[in-house]
Amino acid sequence: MHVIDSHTGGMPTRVILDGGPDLGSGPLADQARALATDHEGFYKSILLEPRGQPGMVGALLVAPQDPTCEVGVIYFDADAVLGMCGHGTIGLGVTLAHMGRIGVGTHRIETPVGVISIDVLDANTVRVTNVESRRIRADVTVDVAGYGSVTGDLAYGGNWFFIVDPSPMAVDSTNIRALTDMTIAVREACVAQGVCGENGELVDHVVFQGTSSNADVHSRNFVLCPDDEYDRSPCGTGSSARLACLAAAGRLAPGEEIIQESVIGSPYRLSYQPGPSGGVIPTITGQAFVMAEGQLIFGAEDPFKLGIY
Ligand code: PYC
Repeated sequence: MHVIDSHTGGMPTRVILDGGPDLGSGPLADQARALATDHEGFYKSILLEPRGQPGMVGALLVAPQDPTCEVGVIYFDADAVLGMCGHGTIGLGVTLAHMGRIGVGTHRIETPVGVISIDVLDANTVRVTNVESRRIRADVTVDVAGYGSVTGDLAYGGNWFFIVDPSPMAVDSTNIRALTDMTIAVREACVAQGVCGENGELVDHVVFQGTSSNADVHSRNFVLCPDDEYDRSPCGTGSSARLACLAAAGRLAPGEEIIQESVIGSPYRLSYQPGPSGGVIPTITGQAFVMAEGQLIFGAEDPFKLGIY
């Protein structure tokens, strides 16, 4: 299985170029469901230790069903198949450019939640134009075991987010353990208390919004992912959901650009245009770097060939 690893602002992506399971030839949403339900062992084995690393997201390349797209992709982390992944898309763009499969310019990519586009600006810089993102509910209060009441917005950015602004604790790398513990508790409270999307979609990510000491930076975030790891990047889909909340609250005008950084300080440039269905069309610009290329080997005698559970 041929893979290329990159990182986007410190957040790793493993692009799987061949050797994936047969997911059929239906819509990508159906193929993503098949990956989640029928091939859990496969996708976890790509990312779990010892073959993978904490936080890593996989990007399985599939044939696009939409003929206007150059590539189809299904993203997953070590715990769940994702609707979309912003840092993974920046990593994918840089990886495809590194391989010579695409060049500087605009390219359409099909994902399970819809068609997105990327602008490859140079060998390491990609601008993603995401699917329409929206705030679903504002100021939702959940009762969080061990922490008390926490209020946030429920928003969609290609995945489902509960966004707490301002963060109840400093969004600082020295606080990563405490931030992880509290955001896991918030996610559990959302699920237990029925805070979910219009069709019952579970909150899969929790965001705490903080401030930066850098005056040029609008905000700094901590993002909990489904695998209980934090996003080392500012999370492309989380930033999209955040833009939808800022727009709905009248706190950011269309076209106005802000810089948001992650809890470890890696930046994205963010802006939006109004979407056709009342949400926003986000653009996210970030940098990725290719780190490694190789073949994954699943030895028959390897007791940990499926990863450490
Ligand atoms: O960048 O959208 C993102 C993302 C989702 C999960 C990890 N990163």
